[in-house]
Amino acid sequence: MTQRTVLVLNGPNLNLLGTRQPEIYGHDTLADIEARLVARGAELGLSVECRQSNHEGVLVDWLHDAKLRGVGVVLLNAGAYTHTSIALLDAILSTQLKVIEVHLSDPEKREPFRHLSYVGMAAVDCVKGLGPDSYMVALERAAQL
Ligand code: CA2
Repeated sequence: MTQRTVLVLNGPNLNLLGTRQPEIYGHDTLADIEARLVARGAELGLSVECRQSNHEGVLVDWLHDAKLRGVGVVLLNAGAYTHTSIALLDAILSTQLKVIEVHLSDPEKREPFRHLSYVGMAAVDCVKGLGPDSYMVALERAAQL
């Protein structure tokens, strides 16, 4: 795949979207969000590929693989790894991928331990606090990169 591919990576627990804490994360499932991204991507001429893992190293491997395949932009909601993972920061820095950080909630308006973002230290952009629409806005921005 090529520069016109957008890879959407979701990290730990985001497979549970739509089942708990809707007041924070909304009612949509991850499958709902992914379907909308794929459909909007088609309208924008982008091939949208979506993956989710609860495992830090798997997310690192997918970033490496994205670089090898020439993926243009990655939308990354690393979940709690956002705030802990130097490995993900290093993966973004070492691949030089264009990564847009995405969050359903606004971590900076939540507990202090969510205020630090390692992903944000290497991402080219960040969309947060819009619920599932955060992903849609990020996709629109990806199309402009
Ligand atoms: O707001 C976001 O998108 C977060 O990345 C979500 C993470 C959280 O650790 C980040 O600080 C902000 C947590 C994802 C948990 O997903 C759930 C899904 C369903 C029910 C409960 C949690």
